[in-house]
Amino acid sequence: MLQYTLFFHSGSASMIPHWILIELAHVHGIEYDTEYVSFSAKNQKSDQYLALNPKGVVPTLIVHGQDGAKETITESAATAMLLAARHPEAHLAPADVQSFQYAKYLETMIFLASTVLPSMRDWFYAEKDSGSNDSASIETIKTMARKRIGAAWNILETQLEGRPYLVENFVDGIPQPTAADYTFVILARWSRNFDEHALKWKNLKGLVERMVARESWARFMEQERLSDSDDPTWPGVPYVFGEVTRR
Ligand SMILES: N[C@@H](CCC(=O)N[C@@H](CS)C(=O)NCC(=O)O)C(=O)O
Repeated sequence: MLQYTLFFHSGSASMIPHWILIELAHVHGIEYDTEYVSFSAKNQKSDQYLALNPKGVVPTLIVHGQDGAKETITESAATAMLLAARHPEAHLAPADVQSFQYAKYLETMIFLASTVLPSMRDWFYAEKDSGSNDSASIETIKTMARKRIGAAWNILETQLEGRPYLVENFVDGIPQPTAADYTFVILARWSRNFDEHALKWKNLKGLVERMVARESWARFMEQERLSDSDDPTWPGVPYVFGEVTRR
């Protein structure tokens, strides 16, 4: 039975729930489908899409319930946490919500969502969101965004010291990644053209390497039609595709 529909655009914030859905489908058999939102056709601002998500951005996740009931969820970090909560068998969050580990998981997700994600938006959308074409002002916005991201990488580098994943999450004595690690890797990938490229931080690089070694990463790149061949430092095999028609 169809459980989710994800409205996504390649390479964007919808990567966060998309990768998690692929992991859940592959390892745990959940069923989902996707709808591509073309930015070049401005589909994210169409009346039809705005009726679904008045923010006019991706991701939008539809949760299908019984008897045709549906709920619409937006905000990439919220969709990641929702999927983790709805599929405890995947151990994408510490099981005990009363534990210190769960508290750390909440803190890490909120830090990524409230500090790193908006700074990424500021960098990528400095011109569009400010409406300014003054290059000095744009540069100031972008510099501030990159400095915030670099400061966040310092925090996460320390958090990772001596452990494989951002949050302690043992299952039968084996550490497991949480939704925070999936979210982080997408943010790290977006930093690849910055001076503050996350791979320059030793522990962050180790985390990225562990996460992209998951089988779901290759499937995810395939589904997003993305290639990392523009970044030779990114670990793993560069994915090179033929003509990309879905835009
Ligand atoms: N806070 C939102 C931000 C989403 C967001 O800004 N998405 C961008 C892509 S990364 C988007 O849809 N941009 C299209 C636009 O702004 O027109 C989230 O994390 O889901």
